[in-house]
Amino acid sequence: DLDLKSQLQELIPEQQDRLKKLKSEHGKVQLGNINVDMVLGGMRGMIGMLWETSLLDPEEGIRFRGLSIPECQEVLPTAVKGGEPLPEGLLWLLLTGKVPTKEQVDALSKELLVRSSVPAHVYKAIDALPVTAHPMTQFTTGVMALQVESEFQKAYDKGLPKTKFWEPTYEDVLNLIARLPPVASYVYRRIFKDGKSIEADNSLDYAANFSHMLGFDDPKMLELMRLYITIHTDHEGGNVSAHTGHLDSKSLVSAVSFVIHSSEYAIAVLIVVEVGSALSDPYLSFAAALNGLAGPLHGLANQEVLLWIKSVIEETGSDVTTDQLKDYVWKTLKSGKVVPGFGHGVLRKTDPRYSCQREFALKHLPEDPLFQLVSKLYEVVPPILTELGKVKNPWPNVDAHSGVLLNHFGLSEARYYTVLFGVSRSMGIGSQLIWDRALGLPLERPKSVTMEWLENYCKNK
Ligand code: CMX
Repeated sequence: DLDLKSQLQELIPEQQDRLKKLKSEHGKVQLGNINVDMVLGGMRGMIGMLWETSLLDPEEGIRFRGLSIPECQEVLPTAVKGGEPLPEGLLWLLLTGKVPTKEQVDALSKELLVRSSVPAHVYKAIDALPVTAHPMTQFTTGVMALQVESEFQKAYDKGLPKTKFWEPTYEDVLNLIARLPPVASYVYRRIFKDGKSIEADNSLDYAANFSHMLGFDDPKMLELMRLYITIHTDHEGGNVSAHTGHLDSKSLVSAVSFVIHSSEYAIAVLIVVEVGSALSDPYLSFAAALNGLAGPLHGLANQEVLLWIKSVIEETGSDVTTDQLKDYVWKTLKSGKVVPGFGHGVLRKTDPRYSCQREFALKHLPEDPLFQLVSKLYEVVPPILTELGKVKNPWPNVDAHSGVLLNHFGLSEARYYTVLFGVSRSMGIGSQLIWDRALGLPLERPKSVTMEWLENYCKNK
């Protein structure tokens, strides 16, 4: 069957039963102990939520529905023989847990294309911002403006029963994913290419079309974009963007108001929801997730890495020696900054998302000087971070590599990079959101305590 929604229709009752059984048979099984360090340390290592689409192993890295990145590269349908996976295939995998056929992926590409038209007010909302606003601010504004078309919100207002919540969520998620490339490329062209937009090419797949609308048609860049969108989709549930999307989707929103004014027009998108009465729809949840992604310790690190690499070259010239590089790393650390692209909250080895990008570079751009610099950093940075004695993971993460690949093909505007991450992340967060609704997962509400509470508790232990 080529229809993704009908596949889900079949799968959902099975998974609902599975969850019910898990609850009734094992609800009281202990999962570990919480200590004070965990409470003070950002809940590291505390198992605290259900996230079906992917699972992260500290040593091995991410698995999407049980498949590692090299396995996905092996089994997911591609546009080019032996090439990179099509992100539509990964979306299918995340949603259903099954590897799709090429026909199913092609059908999904077409479905996304049909859903991709963006209402004019979205562009006006973006235009109301100064062109100097950060690309992530412009992008998130576009997402918020898309929200006025939410099917979930309309259905909810009409009194849709809980058991059917997943259906308008599915519509919203697929519409959102479909509409992000035109919105994101509009932001890029507005800021960096004098606002000259490029029409979509309906013969292309999702990632290739996105690259085309940005203005990059080199077949290797299309392959890079397919890989890029595939690997940034999902990284289990506890990272800032995924968790924010998940949390918001289940939270009761008191009032969200969003007003933009410019000299020519005023656009007001007012979403006022009575306290305790509503679930945030996928657009609201995803916009919240994007705001988390825009932080420098998370998604913005890809921007920071390229800017940092360029600052190394500016200071030392393009023939950087190993010693100069070491000095620059130390200088960064001594000035109180982090070395962007290295370290991770969960991973304890080199990120496989880094490794597959390195493979891509070795295959397509081995001579690129910035790639060679990134390779040199792989040797220089980990021993220095280890020497600091406090860094739990000295190895590079996904963001250490992506910038130099994009830069190679002409997408050199680092400030834009986190938007690409955001487009991709819609697939992971959106897929889990559909399952949140299908499984009827409850509102998240962990317990917090004060220092006084902890002190008293520990005294009495
Ligand atoms: N450079 C300098 N110091 C680092 C470091 C790095 N790359 N990575 C960790 N540290 C420091 C931490 O700042 C912390 O110092 P303090 O105790 O003085 O506060 C100490 O080492 C221990 O941190 P940790 O437990 O190893 O790592 P955390 O879980 O606290 O943080 C992360 C993880 C990613 C925020 C951190 O490694 C970092 O800041 N890296 C650089 C930014 C980056 O690349 N972020 C992207 C991550 C991937 C993504 O989400 O996109």
